Amino acid sequence: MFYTKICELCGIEYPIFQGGMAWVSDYHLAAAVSEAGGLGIVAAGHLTPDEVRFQIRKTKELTSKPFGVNIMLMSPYTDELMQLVIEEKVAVVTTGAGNPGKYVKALKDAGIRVIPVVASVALARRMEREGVDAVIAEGMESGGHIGEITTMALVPQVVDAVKIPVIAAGGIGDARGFLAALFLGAEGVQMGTRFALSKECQVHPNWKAMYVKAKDRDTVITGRSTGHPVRIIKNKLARKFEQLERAGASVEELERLGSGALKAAALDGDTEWGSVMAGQIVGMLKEEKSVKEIIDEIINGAHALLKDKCERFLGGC
Ligand code: TUI
Repeated sequence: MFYTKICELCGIEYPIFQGGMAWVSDYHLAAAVSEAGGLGIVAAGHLTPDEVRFQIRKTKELTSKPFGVNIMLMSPYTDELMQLVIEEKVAVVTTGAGNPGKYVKALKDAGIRVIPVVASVALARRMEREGVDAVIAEGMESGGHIGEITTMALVPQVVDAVKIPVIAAGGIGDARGFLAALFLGAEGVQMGTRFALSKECQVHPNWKAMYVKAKDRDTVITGRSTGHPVRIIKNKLARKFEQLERAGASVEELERLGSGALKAAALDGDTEWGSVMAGQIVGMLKEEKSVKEIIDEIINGAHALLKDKCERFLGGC
């Protein structure tokens, strides 16, 4: 069911990627998603190459299915990490927060599927010219570092602009969002926030409790003035950030406040002064579920929804 070009490209059963979230997407989560038929993705985030090698090896112990590694291009270890994923023969590499152009050839030569996250049509086009296999078009509903355009507006524009498959990300958390993305022309979806509130995700319980409590308007964008807009759940850090930004604080001062805050929230459970990144769909998450439950509900739910729409609007399928 819902076998698309992305399934064929990545050797997976369902066209569902798990977002590679720094300090959140470790080998437990990635292996569980791959085992359930999606594409699990280990986030390299701010980890050292040795730490990422450990994560990759652990994932391989838990699953023989394909999985990916996300390389966040603001990492100081990017060059070494690219070498590492080639050595480890990882199936898929996704990238975020930058242009991976100079690494595409080496990755492709090693047989790796290269799938960058883009937040604009221009970057999607450039990536296609560089020879990537697909792109993830990520709307500003996402958590963490984001672009300016919503998923609803970005995905069809990227689909029209490139021939390679497009994966939709941002604002997708259930069967409705999954199906909507396919109707926008996407060949698959990537979800971060939904998988962060899964049993297999090792993020601190305080983080998960904040997700369960959050309502639709509880995320805010911080860091617009630094050139790195980041969506997080409103807390003391967010308010302080807002105050400093309004007062015209320097980029250095703001980055000092933000540095280490994601790790503090995800690992130590500091949900007051930590950076609890979350997408806007966090308001519709009610409970922690297993990864398999999340994926099965999306696939079965989408099937039922499609059948219902066919009956209502077409008099049957
Ligand atoms: O990368 C993400 N989301 C992230 S990375 C991250 S780690 C971090 N920690 C602390 C502060 C800031 C970040 C947390 N969340 N998503 C993928 C993504 N990539 N979203 C947007 C982009 C993007 C934006 C501009 C990609 C390329 C781009 O332009 C590159 C260019 O050169 O044109």
